[in-house]
Amino acid sequence: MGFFSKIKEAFKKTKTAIDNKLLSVFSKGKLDDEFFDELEFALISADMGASTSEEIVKKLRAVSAKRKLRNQEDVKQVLREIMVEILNENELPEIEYPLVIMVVGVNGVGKTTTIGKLANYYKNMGKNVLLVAGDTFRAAAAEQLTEWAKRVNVKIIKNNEGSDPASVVFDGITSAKAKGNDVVIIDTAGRLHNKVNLMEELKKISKIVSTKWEDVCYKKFLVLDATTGQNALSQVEYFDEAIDIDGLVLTKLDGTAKGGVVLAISKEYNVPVTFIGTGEGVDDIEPFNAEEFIKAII
Ligand SMILES: Nc1nc2c(ncn2[C@@H]2O[C@H](COP(=O)(O)OP(=O)(O)OP(=O)(O)O)[C@@H](O)[C@H]2O)c(=O)[nH]1
Ligand SMILES: [Mg+2]
Repeated sequence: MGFFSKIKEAFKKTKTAIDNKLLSVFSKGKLDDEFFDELEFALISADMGASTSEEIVKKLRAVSAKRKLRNQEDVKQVLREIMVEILNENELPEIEYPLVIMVVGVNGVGKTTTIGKLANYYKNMGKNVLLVAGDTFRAAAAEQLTEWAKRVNVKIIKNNEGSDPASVVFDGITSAKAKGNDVVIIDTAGRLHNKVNLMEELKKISKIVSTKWEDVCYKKFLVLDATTGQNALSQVEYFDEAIDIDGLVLTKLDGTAKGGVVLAISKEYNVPVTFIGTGEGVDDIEPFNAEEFIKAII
């Protein structure tokens, strides 16, 4: 399947949800106040968030005051342009090699799976990838990452369950520097005894990377499960406060009608979406592209 058809397939549910909502709005015909109010409501109910939806409609009103939008397709085209503009306000992080990516997120969002896919993605680019099993809390977490390492055929650094994740990360960084890896991807726990503990642990791990490998390109990616819709928003807030997130990865977009949440997250937290997960397979990851994404959902 080609790039665009794959994305289109993954976003089918989101597109249907948005189409259904717009259909009744457009059935009114006239672009009057009632139309704009209903459109705003439709965008909010498509998970785009209240303030983002308000801004989109405000911009659409301004365009329609300047030039006549004759039909539904005209309106949709302007909506697409406005949405792409919003998504492109956040610049993508600049990537250089060697690169260390620390992957964080609450439990079950798809961190480990994303790491497997990213390992494959960078390996296909010709990079020498190392995985680091920094989730020493959950039983079987390191085994799950080991399975991915085998599948993608990359090396992994791990330690016994219950050991200090900081020491695994230290070993991983030391090894990568010595062996000259291009890309190091660190898995982390999604749950500890409580949220404060988890944030403290992530801060500690993060400090090890930045102090032990000063000149490396170091990025922290937060993985969010798109099916949780607006709940994903609060996660951005507390992870960003603890460790200053560089980019987001949205997973499970294939199984949800809530893809519109990408707009709300981008707008409200000013963190760019870097990759999107479109399935459970090793190839089901794509670098995020605002134009393609919007074209697929509206
Ligand atoms: N459909 C779909 N499923 C996904 C995607 N990404 C991950 N999953 C599934 O989500 C489930 C959880 O994935 P994990 O990678 O184990 O999540 P995690 O964040 O590492 O979980 P913890 O280590 O427990 O915190 C698995 O069943 C994955 O196959 C995706 O993009 N699409
Ligand atoms: Mg995991």
